[in-house]
Amino acid sequence: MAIATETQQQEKKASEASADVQKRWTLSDFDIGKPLGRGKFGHVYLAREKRSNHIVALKVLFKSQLQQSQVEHQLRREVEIQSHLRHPNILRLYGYFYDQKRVYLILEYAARGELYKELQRCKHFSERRAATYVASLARALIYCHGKHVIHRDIKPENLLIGAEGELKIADFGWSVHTFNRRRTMCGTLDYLPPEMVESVEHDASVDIWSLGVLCYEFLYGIPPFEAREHSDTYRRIVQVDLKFPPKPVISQTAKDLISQMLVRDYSQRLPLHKVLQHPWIVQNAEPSGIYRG
Ligand code: AK7
Repeated sequence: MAIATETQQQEKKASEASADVQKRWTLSDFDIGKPLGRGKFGHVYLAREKRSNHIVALKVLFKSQLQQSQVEHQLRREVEIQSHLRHPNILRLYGYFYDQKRVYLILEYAARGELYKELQRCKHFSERRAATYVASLARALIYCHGKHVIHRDIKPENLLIGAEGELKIADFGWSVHTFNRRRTMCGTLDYLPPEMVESVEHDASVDIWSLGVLCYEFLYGIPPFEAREHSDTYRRIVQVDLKFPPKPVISQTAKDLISQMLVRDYSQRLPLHKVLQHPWIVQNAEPSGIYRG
C-alpha cells in the first residue's frame, strides 16, 4: 500500500530527516475524478494516487467553514482516532494534507456508495439484509469499544457500502476516545458520585441505542421516534415511545432485539456481543457479513 497514515508519514519523516526526503501529500499527487457526495463542510471526490494508481476518496473541507463552526479540534480528533482503527467494517482514513484554504482527508473508497440512498431507493430492507448490516455494525462497534473509542454518531448518512456489499462505518467527527478520561479518573474515582462513575463506565452503550434505532430504520424505513416537531421527537425518545407499525410485517424476534437495545436505563441495554448471539441475528445475518441481494 503506497498510502501511508500520518503516523507512518511521521515515522518516515523521522527516519529520513537526515536525508531530507520527507514525503507529504499534496493535491498534485492525485488525479481527481467525479464527485461522490457533498456535505456541509465540502465535497468528496473519487481520486487516484498517481504513483501507485491506488483509488481513494478525497474529502475536501474548507478551513474557513471549519473555523466558523469551531470544529477544528473535532477534525483533529477524528484523524487521530480513525487512523489507528483497522477493521473491515470501518472506512480507512489513510491520511490528510492541507493548503491555504482547504483540508483534505484521504479516505478508503466505498464503491457502492452511501447506504441512506440505498435505503431511500428500497424504502426498507429485508430482514436478511438488515440483520447482516446490524451484525457488521455490532462487530465494528465491539472493535471500537475495545479500543475505548465511542462513535456517538451512527446513522444511515455515516454508513457506506463497499465493492462486495460490505458495510463500512465512516465519519468519526463526533467520536471520542475515553481512554485518557478514564485513566485520569482512576486516581480520583473515590470522590465521584454514582452517575459520573456510571457514565464513564457505560458511555459505550450510546452506540447500542443507535444500533437499535438503525435496526428499526433498516426494517421500517423510518427512525422509531420520528415526529414533525423536534420537541415531540425529544419527548418520544425520553419516554422510549416505541411502536411497531403493522406494515411492513416484521418478525417478532426482530422486534424483540430492537426492544432490548432501545432501553432507557443504559446499563440494561443488550451488550453488543449478545446482539451477535441473538436468535434474529443468528437466523438471518449472512455469516460472511456480505449481503448479495
Ligand atoms: N463512496 C467533516 C466535517 C467536519 C468527515 O466528513 C469532520 C468523513 C468519511 C467520509 C465519507 C466520505 C468513500 C465517501 C464514498 C464516499 Br460517498 N467516502 N467512498 N464519502 N469520513 S466523511 N469524515 N469528517 C468531518 C468534521 C469535524 F470537523 F467536525 F470534525
